[in-house]
Amino acid sequence: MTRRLSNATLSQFPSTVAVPRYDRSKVRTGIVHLGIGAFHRAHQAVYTDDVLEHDPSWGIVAASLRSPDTQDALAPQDGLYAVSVRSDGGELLRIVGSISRVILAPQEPDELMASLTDPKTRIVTLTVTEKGYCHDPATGDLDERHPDIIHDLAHQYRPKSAPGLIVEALRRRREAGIAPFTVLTCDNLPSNGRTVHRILSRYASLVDRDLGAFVAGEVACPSTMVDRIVPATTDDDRARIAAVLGVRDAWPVVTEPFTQWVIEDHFPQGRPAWEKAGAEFVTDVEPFEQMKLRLLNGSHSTLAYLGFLAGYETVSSAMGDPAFERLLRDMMDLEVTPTLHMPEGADLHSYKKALIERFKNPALKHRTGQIAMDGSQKLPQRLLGTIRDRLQAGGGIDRLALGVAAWMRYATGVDESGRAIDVRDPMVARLRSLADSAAGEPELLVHGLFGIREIFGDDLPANPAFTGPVKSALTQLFRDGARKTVAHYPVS
Ligand code: CS2
Repeated sequence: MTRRLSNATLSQFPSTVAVPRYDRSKVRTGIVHLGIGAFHRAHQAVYTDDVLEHDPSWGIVAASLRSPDTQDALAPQDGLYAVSVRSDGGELLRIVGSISRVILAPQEPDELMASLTDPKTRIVTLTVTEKGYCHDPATGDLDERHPDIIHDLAHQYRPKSAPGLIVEALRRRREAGIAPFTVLTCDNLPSNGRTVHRILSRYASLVDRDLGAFVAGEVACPSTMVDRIVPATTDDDRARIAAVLGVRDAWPVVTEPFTQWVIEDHFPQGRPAWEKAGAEFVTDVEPFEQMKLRLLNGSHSTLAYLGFLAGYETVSSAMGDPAFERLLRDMMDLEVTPTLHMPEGADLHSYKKALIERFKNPALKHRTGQIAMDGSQKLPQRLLGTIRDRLQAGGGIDRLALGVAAWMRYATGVDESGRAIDVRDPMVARLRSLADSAAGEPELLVHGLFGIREIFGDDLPANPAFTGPVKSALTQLFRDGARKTVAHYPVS
């Protein structure tokens, strides 16, 4: 099939395929998005697609900060792509039209800067993943020794990092008398708005003290909780979707029926009426954010490392093992829930029940190896914050410690059959060298990894109530393997 999805093919789809109900030629850009991955296209771009018929001034120009793939795929498609919502009950397809253009930042820096400094751009959204903020995951502060930050401070007008791009655009807007845009991070960081505000303010102050004060005082960075499971698209997905559409879509996204977006309502330059598409606007996002990071992402990472080691390729196959399901339920109920402080009316019981069902969705092939990526950036907010709160309250952490130990076992780069693991992590070289010096000795490995203070801070490695359970879980993983460990966990 050679015909490609594009504006010209929009009127030809079967009635079961939803298409934009607004006139795309009338849409203007109000949002610039940095980091156009599958998650953005299955989440914020869909909410925005839903509101464009009420207000066409919120179209999206999206930028890839590194890879040309998305631009290559979407440019010939006029920015259009299919979202496939999959569950046991089948598949629902819709075509999303909210992205009008994709910019490849390294090759089109002037185009990107022009979009960022356009007075009509009132919001800059981001999904650049945890590592894209160039920060220290343990403290949430800007990592001033990060190579991209060093580069950007030396080439202030040609930045490549997300903080560098945003601050340079804010500087130019300020100089031209254009109000700053609102920065809306949609990544899984703790207190994400506040964290980004701190990172941007610090970076700006290194450029110029005055600019630092301006960013700190004038730039709004509302916090958000974003949630939708979006596995990487496969060739099978592409073939199946093309067969229904009757045209080829090189870049569809596949996701689950569930979607949630909770946003702090602080947009000095206005915002789309995303509530019309189901987003929830609240004054304090943090309880929701913590609930999601600790219950969903904490379980996800635990499941990813243990599942991968046990030979389960996908989340749903790991969840098919009753011992894994029990471990997760107990972790959520006994060790995570007591650390959460939800507002009145929030129903944690239903949330957790739904989570288990979402993880079991057999139609989603969510690879454990995909979630395992970038563990050094994810562990602090997914497991270690929960552990700190538990220790402070004198509670047990056996299952959370098993999650941490599973990451350590995975980070050695060798699986249980002696095969190499493709560990993808910005700290991979350091992890590998610590694993090499430990030579399979759990005690040495734990000791070496605890020395990474960007992950563990100074407090946890000094606390035997933390180090003890992690050491014993890791010893068990090395001795018995993941499947057996989970089946009999915790031993006492
Ligand atoms: C996952 C998340 O890849 C990962 O680390 O835990 O992407 C997860 O699927 C989303 O946060 C769900 O909202």
